[in-house]
Amino acid sequence: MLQALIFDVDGTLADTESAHRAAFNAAFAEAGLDWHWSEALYTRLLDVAGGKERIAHYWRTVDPLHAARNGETIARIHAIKTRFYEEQVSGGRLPLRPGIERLITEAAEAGLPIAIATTTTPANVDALLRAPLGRNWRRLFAAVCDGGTTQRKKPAPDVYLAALRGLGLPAYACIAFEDSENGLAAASAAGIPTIITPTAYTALHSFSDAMLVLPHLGDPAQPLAQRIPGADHRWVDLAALARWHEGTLFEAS
Ligand code: XBP
Ligand code: MG
Repeated sequence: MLQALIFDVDGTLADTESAHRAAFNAAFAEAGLDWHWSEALYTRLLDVAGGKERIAHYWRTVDPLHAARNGETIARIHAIKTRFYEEQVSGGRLPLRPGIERLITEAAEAGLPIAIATTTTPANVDALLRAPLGRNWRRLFAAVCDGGTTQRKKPAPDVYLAALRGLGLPAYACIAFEDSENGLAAASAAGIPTIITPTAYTALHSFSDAMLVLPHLGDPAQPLAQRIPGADHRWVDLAALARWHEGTLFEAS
């Protein structure tokens, strides 16, 4: 029986990576670096989870000689980037993706626990969710596991294993929601059936291990273009999730 939902943040709760990319570029300019991450370059750099890790990876490719001893500089650039990102998304300027707010409400009304498992910086989650879900948004989640929770980032399963510990549930009792190949790899490695809603940045990723891949989760006001087998509506609700989850358990047994 389905006992909890676990949500990724960037790309899943909201389509945030354009805001992240703009924040990185603004931070590079403020730090006096002549770096600029285009959409095409950033799409490739997203293979590296974690903003600091992404900067370090890029620096090693463009300036291997000086990149080695710049942990402090990277942390300083990333702190500037986080400030720019918070400015961009706070106050509800970046909407949640279709179906997210509705599913969070449905889960709360049904007493179904939900959790967050993200690679991103804790401050980013608060900046994104404070307006749409209220300043006490953390109370809606049985566990919030973020970039500060575990050392290893996705595709390692660590942050999902932390969420399962926070929920006190086995992996097979949950469904994870992700947008990327790294995220699917992390949730799958933790043993969690996963539904994927890609964004433009992850549209070309491979999702062969996913339970289901959908353009988004849909809403009555923004239904999916196609009917989904097993769903009563053209949007994903708890009844459909429970049916699909039973189907997965049947395959697994
Ligand atoms: C996506 C990430 C994050 C963001 C940038 O996280 O990999 O690194 O791209 O945020 P998610 P930071 O697991 O939510 O998809 O700069 O704070 O890392
Ligand atoms: Mg993501």
